[in-house]
Amino acid sequence: MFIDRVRVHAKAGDGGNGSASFRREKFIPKGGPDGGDGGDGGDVILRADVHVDQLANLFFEPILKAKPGGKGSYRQRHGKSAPDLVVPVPVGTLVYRFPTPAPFDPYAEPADLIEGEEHPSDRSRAKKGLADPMPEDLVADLDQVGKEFIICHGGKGGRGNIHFKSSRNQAPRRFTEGTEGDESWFLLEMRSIAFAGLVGYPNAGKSTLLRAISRAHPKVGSYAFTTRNPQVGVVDLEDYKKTTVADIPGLIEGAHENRGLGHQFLRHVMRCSFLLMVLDMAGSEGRSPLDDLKALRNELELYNPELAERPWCIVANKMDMQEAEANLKACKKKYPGVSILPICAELGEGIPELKAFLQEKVEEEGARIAAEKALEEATASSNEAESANQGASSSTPLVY
Ligand SMILES: Nc1nc2c(ncn2[C@@H]2O[C@H](COP(=O)(O)OP(=O)(O)OP(=O)(O)O)[C@@H](O)[C@H]2O)c(=O)[nH]1
Ligand SMILES: [Mg+2]
Repeated sequence: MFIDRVRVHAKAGDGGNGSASFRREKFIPKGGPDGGDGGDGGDVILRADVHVDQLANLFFEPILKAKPGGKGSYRQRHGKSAPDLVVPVPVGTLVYRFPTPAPFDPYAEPADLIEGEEHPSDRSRAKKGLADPMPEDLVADLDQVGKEFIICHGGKGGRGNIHFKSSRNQAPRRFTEGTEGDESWFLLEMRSIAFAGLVGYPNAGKSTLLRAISRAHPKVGSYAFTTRNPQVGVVDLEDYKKTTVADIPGLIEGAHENRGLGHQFLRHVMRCSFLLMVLDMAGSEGRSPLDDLKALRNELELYNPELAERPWCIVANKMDMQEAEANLKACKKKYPGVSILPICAELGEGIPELKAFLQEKVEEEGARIAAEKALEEATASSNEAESANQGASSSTPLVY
């Protein structure tokens, strides 16, 4: 079972209470207070880990609970601070915090959720998994390996009675309790991170293409919806460079109404800088590739207009078949400004050209990012210089 969206409940450890105790030793009457402090509770931390590729472990164990801190004790002994609970999640996980208190029961059957209608996402959850979270609830984006985010902070330990000793009260019984650890509901959503995304109808040959260009081995079948989970492959380019390409389940017209597998998988190409629209140029299933492309572009637009504006190209697959040539011509005529790459994924024809094209795009993107960074740094340093200048000008009268 592939899980890319889960709801979890996290509870950090409570702080341990301080202790109220008194020194008792032979020949030392009235030894005074000696109660130690409580230990801190553990935090709940999410960490982006390359070895985790989906959220299934959290689906089966959706409660993340860190241990509480130990209590303080006599002879000024402090309670033990609890270890943090570190939960590995896939790189590219988005963390949303539900407004508290969460008005739903995570263990309720989908049917119960429909009846209850306690949360706006419940109906669609019952239908196709959890609904889209609210963008304003986003609290973290674990998009880099090793990145961590503390979703719940542990409580602080209380203070023992030794801290409350004073000249007027030499035997205080007062101590403080540890504070409670944070507790909250979160929705975790995984989005694959790849440079390019393969978007196309079922059976267009997306998985065959990913096999041809990378060492990934997605399943290939002559039936629709062979691919049911997104998969990312690493593509070796010239000069020992690499890039990544994501294969996602096929999309059909009406996917936004949940036809086929729906279009929820499109979120996995949201982070792709480039889209490869894979078409069955031979129309081997009796469809027209041009109509397919129009429907696909429309679905992208409906899913997220931002996605429809991403740079894209057409990968004309199945060029080994007879009807493909005529369709390719028509396609070139209809989309004169779009790059069209004719390939035969099965036989590996046109693959070197496709890789060269990808390399070009990767380099363009690299140059774009570098230029953006340089511009940012330049504006930051000019701002700094400006504020320094301002400082200098304001201090000038003082100097003279
Ligand atoms: N003739 C021909 N057949 C191909 C070519 N590429 C793929 N196929 C066939 O098309 C069928 C579908 O291929 P897949 O790679 O599974 O297609 P997909 O787009 O990943 O399909 P879904 O996972 O269902 O969305 C398979 O039977 C492949 O053998 C090609 O270049 N030429
Ligand atoms: Mg496939």
